[in-house]
Amino acid sequence: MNADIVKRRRGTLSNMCEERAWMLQDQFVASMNHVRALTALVTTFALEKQPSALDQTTFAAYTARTSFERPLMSGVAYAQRVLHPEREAFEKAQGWIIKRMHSNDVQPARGEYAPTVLTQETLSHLASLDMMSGEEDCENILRARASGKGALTGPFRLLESNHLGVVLTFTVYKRDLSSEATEEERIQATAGYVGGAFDFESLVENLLRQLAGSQAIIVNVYDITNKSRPLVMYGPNTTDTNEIHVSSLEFGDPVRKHEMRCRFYDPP
Ligand code: WA2
Repeated sequence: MNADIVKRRRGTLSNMCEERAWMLQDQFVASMNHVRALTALVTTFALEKQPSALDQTTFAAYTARTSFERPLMSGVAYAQRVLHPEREAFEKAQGWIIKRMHSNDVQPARGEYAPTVLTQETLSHLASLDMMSGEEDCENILRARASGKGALTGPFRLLESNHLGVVLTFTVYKRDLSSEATEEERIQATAGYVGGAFDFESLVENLLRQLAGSQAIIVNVYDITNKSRPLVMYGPNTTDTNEIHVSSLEFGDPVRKHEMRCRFYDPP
């Protein structure tokens, strides 16, 4: 190919990739900020009211009406922190028992639990499940509450849909903490966790498909937290050797690194 054409192709690929990375990041961060705002909803209407003014019906209505603010998420939920000595009274008050993820069996005794008590309708399958019984969810909960910041998991297959995605967790604290609060103080003050799932397999697919020229290029999103072992979050596993353009992505959890890689699709 002549050098001019190669250069122009490269420029087109770069523009298309940067546009996609920018759109994805923008919608991702907007969704994340809205989940952060939901922690204030729980604090104000569940924790600071006696009795709570936030029941399942109210939470379901509010999260459905605001779902347009979280375009890349399949839903949100609130899981309450329950210590083992409180378990029996908690289960009696709720009228159900704490169950394990995956098996749906009774959760055996643990030091503490994170049963889902409020869900957006789309995540109703999480109700009464101990989110600490899932490896990715549990790690995310521990990291979110020690830091006071939003935490993201690596990519994994989500419950029920089995779509590839990542989970976001924010902690709800019983009292306002200063930015200098220690990890121990944060853990002590933890009331529960607001979070949900970014469904990359279907919602990111929807977003990218709408853009002009989407048939011409192949887009991948990787979790590159471990540089020597990039994890596919989105897009096909291919082995072609076409030139790649890499666009950086900033999803708002400093512990996780992501990037987008784009290349032209050559029909076979
Ligand atoms: N949300 C949706 N699908 C999932 C999932 C999840 N976690 N875990 C596995 N599949 C309520 O951290 C608290 C959401 C977890 C928040």
